[in-house]
Order: sequence, then C-alpha cells, then structure tokens
Amino acid sequence: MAKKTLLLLALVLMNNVMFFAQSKTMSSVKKSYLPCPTGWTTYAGSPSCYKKPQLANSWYTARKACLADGGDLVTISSEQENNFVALLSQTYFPTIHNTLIGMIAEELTGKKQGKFHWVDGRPIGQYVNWIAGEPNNQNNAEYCGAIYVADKRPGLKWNDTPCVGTKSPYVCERERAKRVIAD
Ligand SMILES: [Ca+2]
Ligand SMILES: [Ca+2]
Repeated sequence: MAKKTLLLLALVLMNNVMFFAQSKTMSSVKKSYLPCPTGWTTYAGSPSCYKKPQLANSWYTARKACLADGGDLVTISSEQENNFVALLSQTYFPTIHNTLIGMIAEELTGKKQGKFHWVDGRPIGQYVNWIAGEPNNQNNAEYCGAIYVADKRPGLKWNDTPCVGTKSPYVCERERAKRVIAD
C-alpha cells in the first residue's frame, strides 16, 4: 500500500514537472532566425535560405547540386517567396526567361502531362501562380516547373518547360538555422 501511494505521488510530481516544462516552453522561450551562410540569402521572417542562382543544363542536374548542398530545389509557398526567388534570379540572369524551381510533373503514357508536385512531395495547390494558359506541355515535352522572369510575358509567374536541353538558372533552398533564447 505504501509503495502504491509512493508511486502515485511520484507520478503526480512527474506530471507537474512536465506541465511546468511545457508551459515554460510556450511562454518564455523565443526562437529567432540566424543569418544565412555565405553564398545564401533570405528575406525578413523567412524560415529558409536561398542560394545564389546558378546555371544547369537540366532540372535533374540542378536538383542534384541542391541536394549536395544540404538543400533542395526551391519550393514556393507564398507570393512573397515567389517574388523574392524570381527577382533574385533576374538579378543574376536578367536575359534568361525560365528559372527552374522544385516542381515536376508525372509523365503519363502518350506524352500526357500528369499532375505537378513539389520536390518535398506536396501537391501544387496551396499557392498557385501559373501564367494564363500554362501549363501547356508544349510539344508534349514540358514536365518541369519554372518561374518566368523575363519581361516578354507576364513576369514572375510559372511556366512548364522541358526538364533537359536548355541552360537555365535554378535556385536552391535550405532550412534556416534558429537561435533559441530563454528569458
Ligand atoms: Ca520554400
Ligand atoms: Ca509551357
């Protein structure tokens, strides 16, 4: 009986400690983002860092390079992120139209284009920014996603483009480090 009471008391104490620890986490610990490493940049409040755009001959080569750098091809979740990435690429490659992003479509039988998805597996849907009339799968050969950044067509919007064969800029994204501050 005494053992049981003791065990119960221990459990109650443990619960209190856990509850206290939880409320402390919620009320007095703040997280702030650290600056991005050299060669990477970001904007205020973004949970990610973005690498200085580079050129690749294919979407697959671009993705491989991003993965080797501890990130992946950029995924776009908001207008703010979209425009930041587009303008970043335009700054370095002002005359190239398509900047490759981390979006790819399934290739169905008969060169039909399946649904596009992000490299992290999410379907396209929460934020959508296609140019009117796109994706058009021109010549049945456009299975990769890009932001169209030059000025001939409505800028900063998405286009489907061939995955290989054209030298295009790409942008890598990786998680931004956080500093935890306790009061
Ligand atoms: Ca992103
Ligand atoms: Ca297209």
